[in-house]
Amino acid sequence: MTAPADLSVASREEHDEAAQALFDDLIAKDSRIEPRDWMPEAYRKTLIRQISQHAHSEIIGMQPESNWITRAPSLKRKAILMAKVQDEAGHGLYLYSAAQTLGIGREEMMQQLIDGKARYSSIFNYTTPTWADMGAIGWLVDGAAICNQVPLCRASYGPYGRAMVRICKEESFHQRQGFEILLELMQGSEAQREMAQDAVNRWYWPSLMMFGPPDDQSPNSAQSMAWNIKRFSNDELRQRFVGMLVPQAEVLGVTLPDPNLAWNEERQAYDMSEIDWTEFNEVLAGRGPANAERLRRRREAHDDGAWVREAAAEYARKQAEREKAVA
Ligand code: BYC
Repeated sequence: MTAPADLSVASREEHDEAAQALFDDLIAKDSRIEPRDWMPEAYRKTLIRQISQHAHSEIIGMQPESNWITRAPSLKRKAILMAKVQDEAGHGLYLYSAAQTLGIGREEMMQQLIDGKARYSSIFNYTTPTWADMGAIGWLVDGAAICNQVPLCRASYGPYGRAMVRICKEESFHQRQGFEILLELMQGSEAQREMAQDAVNRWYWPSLMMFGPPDDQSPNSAQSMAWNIKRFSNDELRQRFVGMLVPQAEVLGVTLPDPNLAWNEERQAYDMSEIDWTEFNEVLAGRGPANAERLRRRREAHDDGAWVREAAAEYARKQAEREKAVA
């Protein structure tokens, strides 16, 4: 319901009011908003913010694991890891496409990332010194991603929700492959068990930070939930995630590094220690262990790919010329 360009100011206001009422009704009915539908500017901006950040996370998220492709301990592990990293690239592409339906160009989003002006998930600013980190990333990082993203399959914006369905299916495979790496290590030698536990110790807290700041410090949550973009608050999802991890940690035989983790019968939820939000804020401010390296590598990859973009643009120009000549 886009207003025709030649409407007077009064008619345009009337049109916008009717369009807003239709939008509110669709949200109230838990229906979907599609790209051609009228939407409030703030809704569009919120979606562009979240979807582009999510896309950037997928693309930057390829780095910590691709670091291990050449050093994977067997051909089978190498093939699985390559497939997983390729999946992340695919997720980035679905998400950039979903964001493009909201009127932002891919080049603009990419430039924001390269200029260091865009956010991406804090989790990818940690290093991966051992093979067990591949297990911990799959189990904890992809596990947290599933927890956060399954509800996003019902996000009110159609292209985002639909992209999430496919992404979640793939994340589910990623989580299992991580769990299986850790399980194998935990059934191995003392040194392998220590390596697995060390990786879990390093990734546990950052994976809890993935859900974002506590609810009382989350400026975007209330509006995003009112618009049916987010379905649960940051703390609700974090709590759900911990509840999921505890029985899985028992199967693995690893210890979750929180001495205060205990079931609270009254709350029907786990009590846990306070998260170190100073660390989270430092990472968000660009001062995490690998922020500089992640951006350096992304810029380098972008420069290395310049010839591909130029060749594609030239091919498109020639095609258009040919089509014009035929017409
Ligand atoms: N890292 O008001 P809040 C993956 C920012 S990909 C960095 O609660 P919101 C995977 C937040 O953006 C994982 N920044 O925000 C890929 C906001 O800043 P701005 C990515 C964070 O949007 C490869 C400010 O803090 N997943 O799983 O309501 C391999 C205040 O926060 C973080 C997604 O992107 C963070 N952790 O809620 C393996 C999922 N947390 O924008 C795995 C989609 C918060 O106002 N995104 N901030 O400057 C979401 O669900 C939501 O955007 C969030 C944050 C829950 C992340």
